[in-house]
Amino acid sequence: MLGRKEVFLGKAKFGIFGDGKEVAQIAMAKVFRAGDFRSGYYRDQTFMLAINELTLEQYFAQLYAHTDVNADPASAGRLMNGHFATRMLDENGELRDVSKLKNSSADISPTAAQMPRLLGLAYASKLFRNNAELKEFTNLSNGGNEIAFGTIGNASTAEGMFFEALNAAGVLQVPMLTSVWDDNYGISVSNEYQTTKGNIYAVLQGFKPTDDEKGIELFTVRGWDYDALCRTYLEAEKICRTSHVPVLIHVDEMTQPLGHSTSGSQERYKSKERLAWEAEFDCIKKMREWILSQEFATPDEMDLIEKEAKARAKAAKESAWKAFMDDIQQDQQALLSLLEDAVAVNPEVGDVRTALVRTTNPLRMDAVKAAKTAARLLRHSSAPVRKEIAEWVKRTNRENGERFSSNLYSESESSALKIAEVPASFSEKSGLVDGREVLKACFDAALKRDPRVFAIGEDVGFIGDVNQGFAGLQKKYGEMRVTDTGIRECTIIGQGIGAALRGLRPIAEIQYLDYLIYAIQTLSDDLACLQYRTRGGQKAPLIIRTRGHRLEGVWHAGSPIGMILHSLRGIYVLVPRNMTQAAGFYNTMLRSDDAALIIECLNGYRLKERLPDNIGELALPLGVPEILREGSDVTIVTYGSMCRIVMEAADDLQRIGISCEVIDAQTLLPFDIHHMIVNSVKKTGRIVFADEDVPGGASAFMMQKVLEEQNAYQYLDAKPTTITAKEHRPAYGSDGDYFSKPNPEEVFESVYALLSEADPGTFPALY
Ligand SMILES: Cc1ncc(C[n+]2csc(CCOP(=O)(O)OP(=O)(O)O)c2C)c(N)n1
Ligand SMILES: [Mg+2]
Repeated sequence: MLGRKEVFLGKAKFGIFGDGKEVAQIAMAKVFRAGDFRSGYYRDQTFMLAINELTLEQYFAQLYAHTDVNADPASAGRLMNGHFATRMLDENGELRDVSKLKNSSADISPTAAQMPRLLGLAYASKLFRNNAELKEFTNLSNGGNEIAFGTIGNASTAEGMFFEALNAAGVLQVPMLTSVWDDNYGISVSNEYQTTKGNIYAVLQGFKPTDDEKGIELFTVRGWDYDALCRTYLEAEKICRTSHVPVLIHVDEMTQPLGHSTSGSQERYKSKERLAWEAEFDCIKKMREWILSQEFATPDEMDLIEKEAKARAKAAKESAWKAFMDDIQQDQQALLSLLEDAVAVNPEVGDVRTALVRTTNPLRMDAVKAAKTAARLLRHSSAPVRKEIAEWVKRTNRENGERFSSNLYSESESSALKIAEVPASFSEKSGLVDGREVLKACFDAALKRDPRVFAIGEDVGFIGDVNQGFAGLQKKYGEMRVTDTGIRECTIIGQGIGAALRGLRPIAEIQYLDYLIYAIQTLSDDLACLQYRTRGGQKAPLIIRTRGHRLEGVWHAGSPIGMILHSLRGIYVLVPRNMTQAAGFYNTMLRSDDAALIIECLNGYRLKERLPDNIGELALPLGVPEILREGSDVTIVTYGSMCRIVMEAADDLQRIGISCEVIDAQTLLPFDIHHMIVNSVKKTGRIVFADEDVPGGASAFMMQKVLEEQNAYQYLDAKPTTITAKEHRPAYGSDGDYFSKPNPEEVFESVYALLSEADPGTFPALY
């Protein structure tokens, strides 16, 4: 109620609260132990308070969006209120002793999106329990005895990923204890519209184990019955922790006395009868009745407890608000005094200052706006105060950049950008092998080197993936290290995220790049923003392995790189042209604590490559393109499978006297961090970007990087050009491929046209 008021007073933007769901959370907190993990949603304030991983002050600090990480340890003001997270990393970005902490992974808003990660948190326990080599990592796990606790709203169980995660947990038999908080509604829509039979417990019956079949243990209990809740959680915990069996508790008859959030009123959609029932069955009211009936306290004692609790909450709210405002005030006071000095230079600054002084609860942006307005008014002045205001703007810009935009990627010593290069070394004994053999040698070395490394994916285990990169490695390292999964891309990624959060080093495979779309939501909403949304409080150094660009036909030849680049900032995107480069990137990423997507060339597994002698050590730096061919007339930037097409065209162009400089970008996020490409453009004066994405996709991304960020526009003698696939999916068959994707003739003609424009005498129009 207090929080809601803050929103209506304009002190906070939006509020969503856990009222009506308190009592079950207390029961859950009683069985949650050090080393356990939570993956839940925005109703869990009582639980977080009960396990002592949230204070009332922190709760309000997040409501106000206090950017001090000490005030809001979950997110430093980045997440909406009710989005909980514990700090699993220390100030250097290293994982703390999580086996001794009560851990909550960082909440996100999309309904049910906590489920894939929950599966992974539980799966890690299975690995810690079953892989003897992991026993030494006592900071990560206590022999795999940890439970992953999930919470989810009733309506959110209608999402596909809820069922996908549950099914996977049943298959994998992992210690995942999911609680469904059922208040009969999802905002305004009741269970009749959400769930078959209007009841998730009824729907899930088929998951129940039988005498000879494993499954998911199911419980149902009423959300206002404290005694029954405690008994249920004790029993559920015991089964889950000791037998490693997934368990689901359907907590029914919950209420939502404040309505869904601050942006709507429940009277619009709940009947009078329902509202009366909710008032009657409010779990706190019921718990009080139970305490009194058991004579654990007298009514007077209960009144006193309630009064004290309210007073405590109010005091916490006030101190959190004061801390929030004080923090902001420091900058504002400095600015106000500068503005005062500036009035003598331009009296109009006085109005700006007065407006700022009169702003109720001024935020950082109010001061910045005032300073910028003043800077404009003072633009002709040579008074020192003008410079001082400019300095104030620059300093606060920098600090606000840090406050609101830091930690998208790892900033620790293990950042992928800091991993030193180890070039591939070759000798006479380095044989020529199929590309897949290069990868296999790399994965073999990785699995041997580090017991925390494991690989999962469709067909990855027994046959060693559809292209045999892991062939024979399950046999060598066991089923726990190289593992088949069901066809469930979204939770393959979630399984990786959860395990990576717990300090393991998963390689999660998506069989074909086209099917990454199933996991894009989880990658984008969960993994890509993990470090950002916790301001460096959590990390999940997951490697996503996939293959794409070009093979045959729709859904096996996709290269939707623009989609990836635009949805996955926070994950490095590496696009090696062959398997040796890919191996270099795997090794780099396995040493780093960043997440990365590595896209292998689907048509490269059977091409011959020399196997480096140091396959286990070689490491490629990120953001460093490679010049595949030097030239003087035109720069062609490309990556992945297109490297070979472009090189073929460059050979043809050379034959008629056009010299191409071909550059393999190698990584798209990050892209050419040392601005190597602009140097090439200085030399050639012409640039072409070639890839297999749609027009305006990743080629446009590269163009922006080079022309705008690297300022290459000023060296151009011809219009910048892109060569891309068509807008549609690639058609089937060799002709389908030829006419859908860029081919050597197209590259030849695009480059020829640029030269023809400059020198039609030497290069007359072809047609
Ligand atoms: C993918 C997605 N769709 C829609 C929303 C908007 N939304 C937020 S909460 C909510 C209802 C969730 O209901 P339920 O799961 O029963 O949880 P409750 O809020 O009732 O505890 C909706 C539709 C969202 N956050 N994410
Ligand atoms: Mg609900």
